[in-house]
Amino acid sequence: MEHAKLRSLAVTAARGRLLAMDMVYSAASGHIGGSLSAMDILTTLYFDVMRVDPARPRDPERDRFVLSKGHCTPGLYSVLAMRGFFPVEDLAMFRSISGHMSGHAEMNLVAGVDMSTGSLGQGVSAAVGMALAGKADGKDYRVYTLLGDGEIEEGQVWEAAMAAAKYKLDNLCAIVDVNGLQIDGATADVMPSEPLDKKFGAFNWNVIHVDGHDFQALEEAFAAAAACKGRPTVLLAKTVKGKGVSFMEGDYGWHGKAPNAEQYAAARAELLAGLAQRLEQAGLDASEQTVSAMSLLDGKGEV
Ligand SMILES: Cc1ncc(C[n+]2csc(CCOP(=O)(O)OP(=O)(O)O)c2C)c(N)n1
Ligand SMILES: [Mg+2]
Repeated sequence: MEHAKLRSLAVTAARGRLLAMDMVYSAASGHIGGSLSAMDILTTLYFDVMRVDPARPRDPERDRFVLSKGHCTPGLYSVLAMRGFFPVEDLAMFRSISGHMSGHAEMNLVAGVDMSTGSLGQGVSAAVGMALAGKADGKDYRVYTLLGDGEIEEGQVWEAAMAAAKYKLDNLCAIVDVNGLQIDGATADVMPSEPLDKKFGAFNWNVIHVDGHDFQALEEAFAAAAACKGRPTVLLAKTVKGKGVSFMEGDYGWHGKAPNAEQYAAARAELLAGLAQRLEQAGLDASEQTVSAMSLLDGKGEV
């Protein structure tokens, strides 16, 4: 990957983390941990890998994305807004009763969302259907779906995995956000799912291990998935839940909880510093004014 592209993805993901935090704080609810762990994956998909046009969100030729772990809308909506599907300011309506930025992914309300999700285990089945339809229609679009490592404890995921292999859906790429945590503890304690590579391998999938916070490695893994013929691919992306905010990292307590004012201030300071550093590395203006203008809320938590 070119140096400039790498730097630009890093800036985008850093801003996405800040926006996701602002959304959850302003709504006083939402799923921050899994949004932060998935941010680099979502950024790579929408800014590097997927064939999408924000001006034509329903283009039949577009690549599709299904957020099977549908609770991580602070992550997905931030990336869709930055990509230009709707104004960044709309994110301030997250989870508001009068707004359209629903807490779980909603295809009828939010531009760029390809499938409504939230009931874990179901999105991947929809993605299998989309990939099968693409084959039947002779289209060359690809279908991506992001699952959580807690989500794959749902039996329906494995029915979908079986069907994808049967129909040789090489136009389907699943990504598992392997952050090791789900809603109330470590996946290893709640319902151990490892070894994931052997499980997906036994279901006749092409399996790729990747660092879910390494843009270069992610780009290469997505390219390898596209090059694999005759079977679907799964990327087992190793991530850190809460990535980017030190006191949230690796703590399942931040799965679906909003920070209080003090915690928000600390998180915001870390995320602003991270964004400034990445802007600087990209040779861009990293002044305090520019950096805070890239967030949704001001220092007092107001829009
Ligand atoms: C069918 C179903 N059961 C339970 C839930 C409640 N729930 C929401 S998120 C979650 C944990 C998901 O963990 P994981 O898939 O690892 O997500 P991540 O760590 O990426 O946030 C649970 C149990 C749900 N949304 N759907
Ligand atoms: Mg998880």
